[in-house]
Amino acid sequence: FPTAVSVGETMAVLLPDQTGPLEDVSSFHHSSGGAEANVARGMVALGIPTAWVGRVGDDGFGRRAVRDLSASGVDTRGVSVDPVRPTGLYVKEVGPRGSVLHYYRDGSAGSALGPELLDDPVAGPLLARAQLVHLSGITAALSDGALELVRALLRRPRGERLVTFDLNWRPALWRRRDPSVLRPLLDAADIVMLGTDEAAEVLGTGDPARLRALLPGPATIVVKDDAHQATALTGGTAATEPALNVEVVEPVGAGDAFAAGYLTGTLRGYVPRRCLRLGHLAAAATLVVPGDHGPPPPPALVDDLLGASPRAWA
Ligand code: KDG
Repeated sequence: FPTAVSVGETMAVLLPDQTGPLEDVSSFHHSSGGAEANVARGMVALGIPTAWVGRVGDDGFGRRAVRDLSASGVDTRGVSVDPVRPTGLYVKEVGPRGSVLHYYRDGSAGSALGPELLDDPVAGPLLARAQLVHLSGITAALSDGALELVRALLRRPRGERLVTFDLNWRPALWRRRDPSVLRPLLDAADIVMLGTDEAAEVLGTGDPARLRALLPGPATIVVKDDAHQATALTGGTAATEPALNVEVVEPVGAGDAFAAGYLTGTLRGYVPRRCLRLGHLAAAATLVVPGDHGPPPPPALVDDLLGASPRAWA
């Protein structure tokens, strides 16, 4: 059984071969993405046996996404194929002020996820036996059923298994839904990851101390201050680690890579500062490529880089 399971929607990604408005783009590169699937890939790349559980359509985009995940070593046994609904798609538009994601996912196979997944003969046991289940706010926005699934996965005796939750605020997905459902979801998780800007939009503050007061439930809250630093609040202590200063090619996916690094460190029993550093290293590898996931640094190099920090880790 895999150590970790990440649950959510994977999508086909169309990456334009040039920057600028979509109407001027003549060719696209086809790949696959989806935040939770990206986290699964990132964790596998760092050595953690991980499954991705979700639904795809019975179509080429779905087959390609599952094939990409399997080829990266992600356990895809728990993926279900929806006979009717299509695999979701997103198109990236890269402009002077950054990337915009255009979603084509209304009524997608991924949005048909629901709490019955827990009784699925393959996905159910994967979820029940995982040490860590990773979720994100994106899934909560997909449909009523997907929100119920997230709630069901968060409803467990504390300490039974780690449930981790990345806020992943995507305003475009919440236009017809009420984002106030997010706060209790965050509060029910064991490890929460969020950025200061998205936290300010959803919870009214990006300040780590105020977030801690707003979310007393999670054992750990990781607050990412954009490209500057990340802080892990665990119990009454805070550890902060600066981000790595790289030449950013395209930022989408870096948050997922960070999550993969942080969670890998957690499963390995690293102290919070070292978990943060592994998150930053993984994020840096994704920041320097145009797609959702960068080639992971080889494990031996990761160990050397983690050890290369001038800070003394306990
Ligand atoms: O974090 C990367 C994701 O934003 C991208 O893969 C698309 O899952 C996606 C989403 O919902 O934005």
